Amino acid sequence: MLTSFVSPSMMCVDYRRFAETLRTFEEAGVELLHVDVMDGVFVKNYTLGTDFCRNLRKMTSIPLDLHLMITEPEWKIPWFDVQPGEWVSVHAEATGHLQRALAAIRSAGGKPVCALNPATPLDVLDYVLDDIDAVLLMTVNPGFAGQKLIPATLRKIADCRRYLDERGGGGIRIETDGNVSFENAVKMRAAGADTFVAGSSSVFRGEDLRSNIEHLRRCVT
Ligand code: S6P
Ligand code: MG
Repeated sequence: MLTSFVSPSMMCVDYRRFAETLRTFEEAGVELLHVDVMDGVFVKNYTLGTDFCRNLRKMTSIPLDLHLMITEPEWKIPWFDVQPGEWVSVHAEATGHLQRALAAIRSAGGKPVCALNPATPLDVLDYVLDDIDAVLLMTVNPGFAGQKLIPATLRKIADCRRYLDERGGGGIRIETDGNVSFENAVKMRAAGADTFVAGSSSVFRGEDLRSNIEHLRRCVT
């Protein structure tokens, strides 16, 4: 089983404690910072954007985990000034040019990730397995924090792990995003997930971020 990574969701941060929160994440050794980018078209919400990413990189050395919930991402990758080692996920549902988008991330120096909505079948990955380092499985419908887990997505995580392993993709990671509570994280890990987006259900629940991260780590180790 791949080692587990924690990726706190920056749309859930209390801005009054922004710098202090980043310090806590660094001290706790979180592997990634999940940045939700929404364009009001692919999902009915607006969130973080290119300026946010640029400023965040000045404040921390933790690699960004950009989750692009935007249409036609293949043309927009250069806007994000992707840095080496950063993860960038694009939604299969958001483009008719999935391979082009993933290849654009790779050539920008990032780690390409294919994101799938809860109802999207795994076979969209059939011809892009060489182009990805991870699959992001949405465990809620994208657009908002604070939603409830869609139970069928637990089965999808297990199906995805099997699908990847059977095709020589044992090193391709599975990231889960949406209602990753402490309780759900245990189930996600058991199903085969290895990278956990931590939002209002876990790391940002209550005031004590450090102990929440430690609790989440115990759930997924
Ligand atoms: C949702 C977005 C997510 C949320 C995260 C919030 O569209 O992609 O990354 O930020 O799911 O976590 P929670 O625990 O509130 O669901
Ligand atoms: Mg996300």
